[in-house]
Amino acid sequence: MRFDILTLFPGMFSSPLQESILGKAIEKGLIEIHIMNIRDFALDKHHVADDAPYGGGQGMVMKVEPIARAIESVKLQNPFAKTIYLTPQGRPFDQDLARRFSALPHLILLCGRYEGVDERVRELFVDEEVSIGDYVLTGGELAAMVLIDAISRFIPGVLGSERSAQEDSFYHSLLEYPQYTRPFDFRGHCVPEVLLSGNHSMISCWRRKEALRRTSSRRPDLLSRADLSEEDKKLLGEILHQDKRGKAGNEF
Ligand code: 4GN
Repeated sequence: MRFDILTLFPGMFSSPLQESILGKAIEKGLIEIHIMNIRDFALDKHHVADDAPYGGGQGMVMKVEPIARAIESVKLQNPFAKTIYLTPQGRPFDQDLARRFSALPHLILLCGRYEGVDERVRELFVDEEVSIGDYVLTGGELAAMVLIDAISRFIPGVLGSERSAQEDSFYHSLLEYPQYTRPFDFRGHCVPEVLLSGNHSMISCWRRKEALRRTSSRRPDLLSRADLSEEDKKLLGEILHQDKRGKAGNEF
């Protein structure tokens, strides 16, 4: 899969994408990332990519021509590439949207700065506006990196042969169960005995129950769209009973 990033700050992308899993995915040729500086597509002597807003007001607006030329240069190579604009006004990004985008061969990620892009960029060049959450960033760059990371995890081979994003418990609308590694006893806080039992069906049952406990206490909204078995409902009943007596309840 190919990503073309249009930004005024290309330097922001160099190290995060070269590290660890994404770096290896690029080396293996599973993903291809092209960073383009929007200023390089401005034709004037000083490569100006922003200007004052019509009607007045504070801040600067990103000009339409350099962005148009940058997008058109990518589309010349692949007319089917889809353009996404990262903005708090966009459609909320989630695991499901990440999976759907991962089926596309080529995305153009447009990163805004200042007061955003000239409205005609949206009208003429943007296929979809996406938001990574209800907060405002100084630019779309970090949001673009979030998309690339979450989407790339769905591409076969990126996570390694033994693991896939489809196996993530989030995919099944539950939060992950707690994990432990050595030592067994850290300052009196011990690993749950069941995990040392070697009894794999008991371990699976414990993990499922803890995933349900965590989800019901932290993100009850997720439980309503999880497909719960009769066994899950029994476990949830036990959890509600236990946590009513204990101090658990809503951890937030
Ligand atoms: C995206 C972009 C937040 C998001 C952004 C988000 C840059 N902030 N929640 N900042 O996905 C004005 C110009 C704000 C573009 C935008």
